[in-house]
Amino acid sequence: MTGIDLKAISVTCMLILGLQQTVLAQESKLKPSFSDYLSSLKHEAKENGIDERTIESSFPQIKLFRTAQDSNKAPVKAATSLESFIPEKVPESKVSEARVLYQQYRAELKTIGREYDVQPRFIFALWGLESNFGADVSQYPLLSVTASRAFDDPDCIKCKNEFFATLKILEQESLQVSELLGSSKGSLGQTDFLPSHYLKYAQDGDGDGKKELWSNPHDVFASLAHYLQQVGWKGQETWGRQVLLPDNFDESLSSSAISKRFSQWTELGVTRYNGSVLPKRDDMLVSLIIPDGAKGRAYLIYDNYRALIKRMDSDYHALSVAYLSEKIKSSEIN
Ligand SMILES: [Ca+2]
Repeated sequence: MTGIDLKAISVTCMLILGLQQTVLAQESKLKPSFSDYLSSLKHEAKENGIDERTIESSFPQIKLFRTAQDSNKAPVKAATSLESFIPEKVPESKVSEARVLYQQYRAELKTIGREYDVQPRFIFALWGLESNFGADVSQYPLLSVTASRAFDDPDCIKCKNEFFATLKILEQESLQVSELLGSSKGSLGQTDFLPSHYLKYAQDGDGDGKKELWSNPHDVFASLAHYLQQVGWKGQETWGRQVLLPDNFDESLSSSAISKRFSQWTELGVTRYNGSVLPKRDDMLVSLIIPDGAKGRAYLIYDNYRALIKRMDSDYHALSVAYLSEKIKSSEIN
């Protein structure tokens, strides 16, 4: 390499470094410090109806929180198909544990199930997937997490509202800042509710005046049941069923936006998973989904599945809850 080449490279590097420094300087000018940001949040908290005493006692305890991955929230994208995801998410050991614990909580689940019109096995399966039956509850300082998430994304109005919701929980439940713990994603307790969902759906299941979603299974069951009830759960229906498709099935019919009666799916060659004819009832409109394409598993989904997916965000997670609920149901029958 010649001396001229080296000089040209050196000049280019200096230009790039100079540009980076300029950009960084502009960014630091635009973005306030965390403590300045908290000062502005204080004013907004007051405008959002948070009590002055809550603000003055909690704000000094808020620290900038850097995100860490929660071990119990494996990303869906790591899985290649439902064939591998479901056994990984709900292994036989989890099914066995679920069956033992379900018997332990059966009486409470039945009472709560009747109250909210949600079958107990779905409340229980949701608990199993959200927090591994209460064993996996993250312990990050929730007020710092939600404040930091709002700081990191100033355009995220929802993030800021979750911070205000966290302050409201603190106030409403008379908690200390150190007691209000959650995940690095800003959700909390064995229900994995966002703070705004806590305010909307949390219930006092055992009637002791507190909604302890971190430690009290009765409160957790009632809150999950209340959530499902509020998003449209139908206590007399199930979630859906796995089905078989005929060869050359028209994949364009697989969409949660397309609903047909069982008789119409039967005419298209769809059968129960065991090959027998679909239910005869014609009072329901159901959709067909094939999350892994026509060669993968196929499901007819009912309205309760639509309620479930609002909570679980992905077919993989919703189908894992459905799978565990089926395993609990089969143990109830046996
Ligand atoms: Ca309670």
